[in-house]
Amino acid sequence: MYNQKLALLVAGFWGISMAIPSCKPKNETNVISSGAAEKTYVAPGKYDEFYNFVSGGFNGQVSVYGLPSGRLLKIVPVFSVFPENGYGYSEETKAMLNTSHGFVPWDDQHHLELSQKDGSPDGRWLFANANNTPRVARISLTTFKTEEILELPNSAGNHSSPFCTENTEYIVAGTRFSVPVGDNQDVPINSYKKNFHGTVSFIKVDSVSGRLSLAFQLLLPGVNFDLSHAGKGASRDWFFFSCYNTEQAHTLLEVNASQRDKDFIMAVNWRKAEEYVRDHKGTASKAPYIHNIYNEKTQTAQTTTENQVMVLDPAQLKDFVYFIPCPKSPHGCDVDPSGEYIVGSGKLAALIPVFSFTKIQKAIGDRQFDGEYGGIPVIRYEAALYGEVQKPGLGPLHTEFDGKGNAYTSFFVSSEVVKWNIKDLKVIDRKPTFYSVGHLCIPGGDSKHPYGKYLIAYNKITKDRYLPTGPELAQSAQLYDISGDKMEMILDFPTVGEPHYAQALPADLISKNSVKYYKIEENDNPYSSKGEKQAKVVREGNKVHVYITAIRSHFVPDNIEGVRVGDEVYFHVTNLEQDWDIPHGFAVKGAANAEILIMPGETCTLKWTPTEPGVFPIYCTDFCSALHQEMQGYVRVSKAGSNTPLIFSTNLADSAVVKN
Ligand code: RUQ
Ligand code: CUA
Repeated sequence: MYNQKLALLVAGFWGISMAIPSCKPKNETNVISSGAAEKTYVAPGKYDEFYNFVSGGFNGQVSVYGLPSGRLLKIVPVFSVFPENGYGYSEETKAMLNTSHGFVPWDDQHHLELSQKDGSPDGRWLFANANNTPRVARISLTTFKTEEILELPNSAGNHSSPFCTENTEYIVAGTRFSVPVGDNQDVPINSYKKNFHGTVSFIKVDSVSGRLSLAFQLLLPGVNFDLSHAGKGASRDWFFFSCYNTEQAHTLLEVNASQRDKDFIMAVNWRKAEEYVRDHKGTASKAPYIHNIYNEKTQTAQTTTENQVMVLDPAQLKDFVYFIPCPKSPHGCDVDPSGEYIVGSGKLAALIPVFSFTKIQKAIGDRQFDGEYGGIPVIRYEAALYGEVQKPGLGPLHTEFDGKGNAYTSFFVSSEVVKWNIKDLKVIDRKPTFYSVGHLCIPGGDSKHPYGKYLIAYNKITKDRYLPTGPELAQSAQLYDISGDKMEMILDFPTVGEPHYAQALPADLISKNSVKYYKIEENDNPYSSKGEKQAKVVREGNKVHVYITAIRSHFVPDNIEGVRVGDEVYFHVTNLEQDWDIPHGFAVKGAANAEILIMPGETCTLKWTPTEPGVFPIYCTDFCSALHQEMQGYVRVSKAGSNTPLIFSTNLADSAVVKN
């Protein structure tokens, strides 16, 4: 069944008969060597060598693994609500998921990029894209919390994102779906060629705070921008984007966007674009977009609305955007560690073109163009080409680098990873993946200084690799040792959601900076209680604010009366612990909400709207001490309009009565 599916795919891709042999990798039982277990074994109590940050795809989150063990360490919620810790449910974090469309509790998270200094990951931030409702996020690697989410106007399907420049000056975002841009967007779909545009956005990253701001956008022909990577070294001022659907089809793209022999890699000189912006050569485009920032001090996210973006039109402002023909609907767009070689992976191509930055510059200087596309010069293919990797495999997608002169490309259709030499373009080794690999990751593998050692393949189809779990099977990652000439598969591990791109870096770049707890005296949440004496219950009309503290193993207060049906109750829970790894949780029976999980020194707020009279338990959800099961209390709810007095206490001695 699986073989048939692949053969069909291959036949479709290549327009050839079904007689093509199956592409299921052979000798699958023999690919693991006897020493594999030792290479991935991390003894109990020992740490992994690398952090591996893996995109969650349609689960909207980022997961963190240790390598080489493949142990799952954490899931960091980014674009989707996360009931496990209350992200997107607590009053403090709801605003993180605001967009110009309102509250959007889910997204499709594809690509990650670590912030860089001098072209190497510096361990400060991790950037993430959202594919569905176009956004980018910044995650702090000291707290592993999402600190900022910026929406992108004039965009749809933000896929070629969030890749960054050599010193994290910018991260980028490009439209996968071209859309109508401008005042009137209510246009017939078949007016695509006339009304639809692509854009790519350059988002400035503040070098100290990491704060994001939308610096400028390029207004581009209506094609599908797919992936991107920044130049490095000599090419550091340039950014490269792959695009497909230069046919500008708006229906049955499977066929209609596969007509042309070549689509494009777009080269953008972002330094030059900066100059145009400085010289006021852009036009201000009105478009609302939302910016959400989590304030560490108040521990609260805030939303602001922006209204305008600076747009540059490369058809008017010449000499900073060029198209380079690239065979067959390119997907991956990867730049080698030297910055000289740009690899385009045509999903339907039988070869991999490698472009030379030096030749591209010369071609631009000599004006070796093949006309224009949408007013943008198209460089002659041969003038930009360094060479082609011949017969590498079927369906190339993505390429990573080991820093030793080798490239590794994933092949979706032939289900393999292929190692080839960047200089002579000769294939050195190929190994099967199980099955249908998408992205690859080598620690530092898209930076100037890859760490090499391991390669991880993130596969689309698991099929028979694990115990069955009903119709939906786990997604899968596979770890290869690439320290020798030949790749060696040493581990399979299941992943969360559907992994796409991933990043990895040496653990000590992050672990030494990890925050252990928040200092209670620095807690500026307006609803915090910095000690049990500050705990209280306050009624404001139909809003009841419960300032409640948690410390092993009780809440203050833990008996509350005087709440009425029709009230909105806000439990502002402050965790008074000042020690590492002592969160407390909080939940109330019947709340149409999640739990909240409060870190030491932090305050989180859970909103509850009781719908009937009664006595409702509250309790700590995190097994925090031997007497965790004792960490509980009650809230009495009376009927609407009742005059049950508002009182609260713990162990009565601390009781107080507060007037309504
Ligand atoms: S895309 S394979 Cu976003 Cu290649 Cu995932
Ligand atoms: Cu606090 Cu369990």
